[in-house]
Amino acid sequence: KQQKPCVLWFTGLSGAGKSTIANLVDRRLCELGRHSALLDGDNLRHGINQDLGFAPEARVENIRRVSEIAALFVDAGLITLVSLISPFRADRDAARRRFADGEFIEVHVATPLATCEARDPKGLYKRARAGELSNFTGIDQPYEAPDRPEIAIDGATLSASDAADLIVSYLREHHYF
Ligand code: GGZ
Repeated sequence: KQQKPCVLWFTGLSGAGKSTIANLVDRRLCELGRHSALLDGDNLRHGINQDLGFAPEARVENIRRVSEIAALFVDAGLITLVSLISPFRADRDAARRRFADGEFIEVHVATPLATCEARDPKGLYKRARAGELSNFTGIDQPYEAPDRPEIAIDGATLSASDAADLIVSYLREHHYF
């Protein structure tokens, strides 16, 4: 077989670089002739998940739905990239249990809050600090970092391109393709 389907589950703060890195990995896999698909939390929240907010219960449902969609993609044979803040350990562990051993690869994009807040590409941190947004991860809702992610990316020092290389190397070394 040309590839072993799996989920690359990117978790980290808003502005950590999850989607940027996931997009690069998606593109590299395509260039290598592999079949992948990207599920991005922010995009899904405009469509299938537009009924969901950011309270903890809504995040639980968001992550549940996305893991079910990811499972369909894995069944279809794709290397599936998921980019979701997924701040709660219990929710990520529930997503992991949805998959077979070795199918779920947790990628922690570990960028310090101060760095994310300084980037603030959409001005969301500024609004959260001003009290205009509530339940904002890292500000008035916690982010529970993974204890043992399969891959940890230092998002403050590693470029997105180097991070993507590292992830593609992981997939190759672990015989996903
Ligand atoms: C966190 C928020 C919030 C609050 C809006 N908290 O970085 P972005 O802007 O482009 O992507 C973030 C996205 C988070 O959605 P997820 O589906 O990834 O979250 S979770 O997995 O926790 O369900 C962010 C934006 O939505 N955003 N309000 N209050 N992020």
